[in-house]
Amino acid sequence: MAVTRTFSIIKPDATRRNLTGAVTKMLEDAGLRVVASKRVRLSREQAEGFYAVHKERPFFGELCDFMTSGPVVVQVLEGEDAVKRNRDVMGATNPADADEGTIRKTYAEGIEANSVHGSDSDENAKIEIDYFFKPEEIVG
Ligand code: RTP
Ligand code: MG
Repeated sequence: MAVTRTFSIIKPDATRRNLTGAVTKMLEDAGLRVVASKRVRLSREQAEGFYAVHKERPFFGELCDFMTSGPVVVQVLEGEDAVKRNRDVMGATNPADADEGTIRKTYAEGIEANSVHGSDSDENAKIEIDYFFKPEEIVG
């Protein structure tokens, strides 16, 4: 299996509860390596741009409110089959549907405040990484 990269966000509900380390530990324990990381406060424009694919969804406005409500930690993760590996450890979008041992089952507050984002394809991973990081900020 090839070593690839994915993009992760530790969301405001998790940073507010001081869970940056706990979430990162679960990512690392799943075989992912943090090769770039920074704590940022998303602007409205950044949040709307990042979630542009969801612009027509009824929850878009609320989602952007939530994602700008506090600091987030954006990360690039590296590992074998990183996108799938990360999605597996994140668990289902709604924590009520997430498997035991996943980040969302363990920490998420609800379907929106669900503690983490992870890219859903290699193609989107590249777009999302480029949205937040310059190549020299990523150290593999
Ligand atoms: P993500 O993009 O954050 O990794 O999550 P995902 O693929 O599991 O879920 P997606 O369908 O892409 O939705 C993006 C984020 O929008 C919020 N959401 N709220 N109120 C709702 O019904 C609802 N549905 C989704 C969640 O924060 C979700 O992660
Ligand atoms: Mg998604």
